[in-house]
Amino acid sequence: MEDGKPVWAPHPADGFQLGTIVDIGSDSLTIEPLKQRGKTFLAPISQVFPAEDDVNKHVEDNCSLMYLNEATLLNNIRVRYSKDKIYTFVANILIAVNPYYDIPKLYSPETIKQYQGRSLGTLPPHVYAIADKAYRDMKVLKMSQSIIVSGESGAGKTENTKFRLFFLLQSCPPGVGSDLHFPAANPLLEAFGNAKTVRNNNSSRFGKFVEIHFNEKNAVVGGFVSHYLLEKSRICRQGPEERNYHIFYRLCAGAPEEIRQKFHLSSPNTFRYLNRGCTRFFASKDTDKQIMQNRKSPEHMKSGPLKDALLDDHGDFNRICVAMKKIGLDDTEKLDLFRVVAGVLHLGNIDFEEAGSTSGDKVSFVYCCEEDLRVSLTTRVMLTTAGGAKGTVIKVPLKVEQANNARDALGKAVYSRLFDHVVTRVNQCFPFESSANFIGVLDIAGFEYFEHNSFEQFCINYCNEKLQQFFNERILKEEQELYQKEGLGVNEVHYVDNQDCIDLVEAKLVGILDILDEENRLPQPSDQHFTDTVHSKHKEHFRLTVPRKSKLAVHRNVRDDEGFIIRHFAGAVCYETTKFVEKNNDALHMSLECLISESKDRFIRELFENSNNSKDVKQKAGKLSFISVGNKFKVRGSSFIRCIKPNLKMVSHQFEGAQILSQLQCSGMVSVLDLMQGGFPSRAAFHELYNMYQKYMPPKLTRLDPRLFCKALFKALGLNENDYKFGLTRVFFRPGKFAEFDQIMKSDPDHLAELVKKVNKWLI
Ligand code: AD9
Ligand code: MG
Repeated sequence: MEDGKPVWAPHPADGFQLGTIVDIGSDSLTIEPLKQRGKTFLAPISQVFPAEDDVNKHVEDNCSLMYLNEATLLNNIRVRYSKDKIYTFVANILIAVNPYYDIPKLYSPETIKQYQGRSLGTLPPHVYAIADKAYRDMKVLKMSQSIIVSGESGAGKTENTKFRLFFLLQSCPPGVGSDLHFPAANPLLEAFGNAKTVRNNNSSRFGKFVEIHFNEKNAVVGGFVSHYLLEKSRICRQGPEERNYHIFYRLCAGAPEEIRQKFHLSSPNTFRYLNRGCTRFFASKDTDKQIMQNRKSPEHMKSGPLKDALLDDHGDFNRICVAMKKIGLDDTEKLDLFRVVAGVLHLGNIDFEEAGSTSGDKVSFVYCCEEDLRVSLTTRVMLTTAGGAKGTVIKVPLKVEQANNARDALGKAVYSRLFDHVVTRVNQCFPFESSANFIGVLDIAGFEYFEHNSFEQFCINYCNEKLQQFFNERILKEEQELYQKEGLGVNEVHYVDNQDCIDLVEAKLVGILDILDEENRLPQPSDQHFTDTVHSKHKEHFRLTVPRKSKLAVHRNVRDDEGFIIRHFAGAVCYETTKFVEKNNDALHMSLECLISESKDRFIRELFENSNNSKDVKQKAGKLSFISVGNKFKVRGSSFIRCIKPNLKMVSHQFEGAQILSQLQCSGMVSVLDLMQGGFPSRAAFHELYNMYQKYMPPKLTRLDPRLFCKALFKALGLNENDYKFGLTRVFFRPGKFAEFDQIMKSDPDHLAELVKKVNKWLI
C-alpha cells in the first residue's frame, strides 16, 4: 500500500470505510477515517486493503479492478447496486443482489433477445448471460450443464431460477417441449412447499433441481423436477412470526363456500397447525394446552384470521386453481389435494386427554373411521417376544404426550407424501422424450445458522458443504490446473479443503448420518446415546466439538452435551440433537401404518402405496436423495450464481455493507479473489482477440495467425510484460490489465489512428 493513499479499513456497519494509514504497528495499523478526520482507530493488518484510485467507479467484471480483495468487491457491488445494476461478474461467477423491487425492463422480452447467443462479457452481467452461456456450452460441447445458485434465505435464488428457466424456454428452437408448463408448475410447487418465514415471505422450504432436456437439435423435449428435504417440522409447528405452508391459508381464505362446507374449513386461527407462529398470543414455550386456551382468549378472537398484510391468500388461491388447470389437474384431482390439506388441519386439532379419549370429529372424513383413528393414535401395537413366543400382538396405551407425537407424526407423513405427489404430478405434465443433454438448475437453501439449530439445519448445511466443495474444485482447482496446462508457472493458491467436514457427516459407519441410522435401528434409540456415540467416535476431530454448558443447557434444560458444534466452511454451528433420532426416522409406527393402509379414502391409500414398503428403504429414501444432490450436478459443465440479500428488512435501496460482506465471505468469493489477485483473472483466447480487434489493425498484421497477431500487437503497444502472459491458447491478464488494454483499443478515432501508425511503424 502506498503512502498517503486511501485504504479500506473495517467498519462495523458498512463493512469497510475509507481512511488513511497514520501509523504502522507490528500487527495492526492506525487508521484515520476520511469521514472523521482526527479520530483514529486500530485495525488488524490483514483487514486493511488497498482501494482503487476512484472509489466511485464501478466495473461489470470485478476482475478489471486493479486490486482484487473483499473491500473493493464490496465497494464495486455497492456502487452498482446504487445504480440499479444488481448483477456483477467475478470472472465467470455471477453475483446477484436482490433489489427487492421490480427494476424496469430488467427481465423484459427485449432484454431476453439481447442476450441470446452473445458471448459472456459482451453485454452487462445478467442472469440471462449465465443461462445463455449454459445453453451455448451445451450446444458446442455437447455436454449437460448445471447452474448452481446459492445464497441465504431471501437472497433471490428462486426468483433468479425462474428467470433463468424462462430465458432457456424462450431461447431454444421450438420442440415438443416448447409449451412446457414450468411457469404454471411454479405456483403449485410454491403453494405446497413455500412458507412465510422471518427471512422471506415466500421462502422455499425444500430444495429443487430442475432439468430441462434437449434433443440433438437443441430443442426442448422435456423437463423434470427433483425435490429434496421438505421441512417437515413446519407442518406441525412454526417459529415466532412464521407461517405454515401457503396452501393451508390459501385454502382457508379462498375456497368457495361449497368446498368450505364439505371440508369444514374455517379461519386459520382455529387450527392448531396454523396458529402457533403468532407470538403476539403465544410464546414458543407454551404447552399445547396453554396454546389452545389462549386461542380462545378475547384478545385472540378479536384478531380474526391469521391474515398477513403482505400476502394475498384469497387471490393466490385463485391463482393456484388456474395453475392446476394449466398443468392438467381435473376437478377430482384438485379436490383430492384440498381434502388432504384440510384433513391435516383437522388432524392437528385432535386433543387427547388421559385415559385415551380424543376429541376430533372431522378427521374421519378424510382418513378413516373415527374409532380406528382414535385407537391408532392413542395406542401402540407391539409384537411381543415374551417367553420366546414371537408375534403376539398387544396394544399399549399411549400417554398424552405420546399420542400428541403420534398425531403429529401422522400429519407430517401425510403432508410430505402429498408434496411428493404434487411434484410427481407436475412432472407428469412435462412431456418426456429421450433427450441428448440437459441443463439443470439447482436451488437449495443456503447455509443456515439460527439461535437453535436442529436436524433440518444440519441437513441443509451439509448440502451446502458439498456445494462449497464442488465450487472449490471447479473454480479454484480448475483455475490452477488451467494455469498449469497453459504453462503460466503461477504459484499455487491455498484454499481450505472441506473434505474432512463432509467425511465427518457422510463417511461409512463412522459418519454422523450412519451413526444416526444405526441409532434408529436400536431397540431403544435415544438422542443422548446418538450424541455420545458421535463424540466418542470423533474425539479429536478438528471439525467437531462439544458445546459449552452455557450454550444449550441453560436455555433448554437439557444435558450440557446434548448436541455438537460443527466447524463448517462458513462458520461454526451448534446443533441441538434433541429430536435428531425422531426426525431421521420417517417411518410411522405400525398402528398408524395399518390405519392408512385401510383408509377408505382411495387417494390417501395411494399416497402411501407408491412408496416402497420396506422400512429400511423408506427410511433412507429421503436421505439418499439429498446425498445424491451433491453428486447430481458434478460431472457437467457448470456455472455459479451467488445471490446476496442486501438487508434484513427486505426493502429496496438499502445496502447493509457488513451484512453483505459476511455473505461474500461465506460464499467462498473471498478465496476466489485471493486466487485472482495472485493470478491472471482476465483471459481471452487468441482467436477471440483477433476477431475483436483485427478490424482496427493494418492488413499486414491481420495476415498473421491469431497468436502471432496478439504477440505483435502487444509488443507494438508497448504493454508492460508483467501485466500479461501468453499461454498456449490464450493470453492471460493481471487484475485490471485487460480493461486497460481494451480501453486503448477502443479509444477515440484520433487515438486509434495514432495507434495504427505505431503498430505500422513497429511492423516495419
Ligand atoms: V429462500 O432460501 O427460498 O428463503 P430465496 O429463494 O433466495 O430465499 P427469493 O427468490 O424467494 O429468495 O426472493 C425473495 C423475495 O425477494 C422475492 O419474493 C421477491 O420479492 C424479491 N426478489 C428476489 N429477486 C428479485 C429480483 N430479481 N427482482 C425483484 C426480487 N425482486
Ligand atoms: Mg427460494
